[in-house]
Amino acid sequence: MADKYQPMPEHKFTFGLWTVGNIGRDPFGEPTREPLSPVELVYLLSEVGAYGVNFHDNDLVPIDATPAERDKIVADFKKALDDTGLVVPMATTNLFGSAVFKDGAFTSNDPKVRAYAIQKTLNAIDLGVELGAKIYVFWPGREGTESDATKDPVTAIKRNREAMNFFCEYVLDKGYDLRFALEAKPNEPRGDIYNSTTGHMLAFIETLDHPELVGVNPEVAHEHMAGLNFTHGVAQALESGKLFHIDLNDQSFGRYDQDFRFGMVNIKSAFFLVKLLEDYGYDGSRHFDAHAYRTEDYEGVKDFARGCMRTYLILKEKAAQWNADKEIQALLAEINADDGSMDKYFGAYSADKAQALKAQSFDRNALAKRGMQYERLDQLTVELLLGVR
Ligand code: DIG
Ligand code: MN
Ligand code: MN
Repeated sequence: MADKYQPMPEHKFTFGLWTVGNIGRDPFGEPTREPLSPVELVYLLSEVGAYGVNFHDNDLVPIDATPAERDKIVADFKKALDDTGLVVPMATTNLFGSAVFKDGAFTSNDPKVRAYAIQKTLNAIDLGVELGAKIYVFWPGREGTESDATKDPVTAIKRNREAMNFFCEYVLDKGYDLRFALEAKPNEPRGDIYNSTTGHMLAFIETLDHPELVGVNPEVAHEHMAGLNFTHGVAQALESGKLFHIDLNDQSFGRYDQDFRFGMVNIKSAFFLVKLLEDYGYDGSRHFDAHAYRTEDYEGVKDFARGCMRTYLILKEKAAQWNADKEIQALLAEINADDGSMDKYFGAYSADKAQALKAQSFDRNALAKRGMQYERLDQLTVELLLGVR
C-alpha cells in the first residue's frame, strides 16, 4: 500500500536523462548496465513518479545525428512526453564529452573551438526551447586548466563573459522565454575549473550585460567538494533572487564528485537545505543530478530515483514538524528575545544614530557570559530527525 511519501507533479521532482540513464561506467571500470533510449528513460521516470526530465543536447540527439535522425528522435521523445505527461523544465549543452572540448569550450585557446562551442550551444538552446525548457544550465566542466601556464585567468573570464552575453542577446533576439542558470564545480574533470563555487558564479553574473537573465544552479556535491556549507550558498542565491534551479544529490567531503542519492550521506545538511527551500517557498525544479551505485540493475536505478524523492518528502515533513515543535520554537523565541532597546541603532544610517550609538555604553563582560543553549537546540533537532520527537 502506498504511504504518504509519494511524488506528485506539484513537487516538481526532475531527473536528467544522464542520471537514471547512467550506465555505471567509472574511470576504473566498464559499464554495468545496458543503455536505455531517451524514450525508455521517460517511461522509467514516469513509472517512479517524476514530474519532469532534463537533458544535454547529446543525451537526446547524438552529436553526429543527421537532420532526419534528429527529427525522428525528437518526434519520438515528444510522443513519450505526451504519453506520460512528463515535462522538460531544463536543458543544457554537453560541452565536456567530445574530445574537441579537451581544453574547454568558451575558454579554449583555439578560436575555432570557441566558435564551434557557441554554435553548438545556440543549436542546443533552440532544441531545449522546442521541448519546453524555461531554464538553460551552463556547467563549465572543461573550462579550466591543469597548468596556469596555459591560460591567463583574466582572459578566460573575458571569454566566458563574451559567450554568456552573446547567449543572452540571442535569447532576447529570438524572444525566447528562457533564463540561464550557471552551475559551479571546483574541479573534475579539469584540474581546476573557473568560477569554482556558487559564490564565484554570483559575482560573475553581476559583470554580465544582462544579469537579470542569469542565475545559478548550485549542486550539493560540487559545493561539498569545495568544503562549503551548501545551504549557506543556496541561501545567498535565494536571498539575491538568483536561485533559478538546483541540483540535489549527496557527497562526502574531500572526495571526487560522487553524485549520490539525495540524503544518502548527510541527512542533517539535507534537512536544513529542504527546510530552507520550503520555508522560503522555492518554486523551481527539485532536480536530482545523481545516479545509482554502479552495483545496481535498472530495478536498483528505480530504487535510487524513488529514494531521492522519498527522502526529500520525508525531510519536508520533518521541517514542518520542526517549525511546529513547541519546545524548539519556545527555545528559539528565548534565544532571539529582543526588548527593542537597540532598535534605534539599526536600519538606515544617520549621523545622529551613529553619534548616539557611539555614546551608548555596553557591559561587554555581562554580554559575553550569556549561554546560548545551542547544544540543547541542536540535540532537539537531532532527536526530531531520529524520530524520537
Ligand atoms: C554535472 O553536475 C552537470 C552536468 O551534468 C549538467 O551540465 C548539469 C545539469 O544539471 N550538471
Ligand atoms: Mn556532480
Ligand atoms: Mn549538476
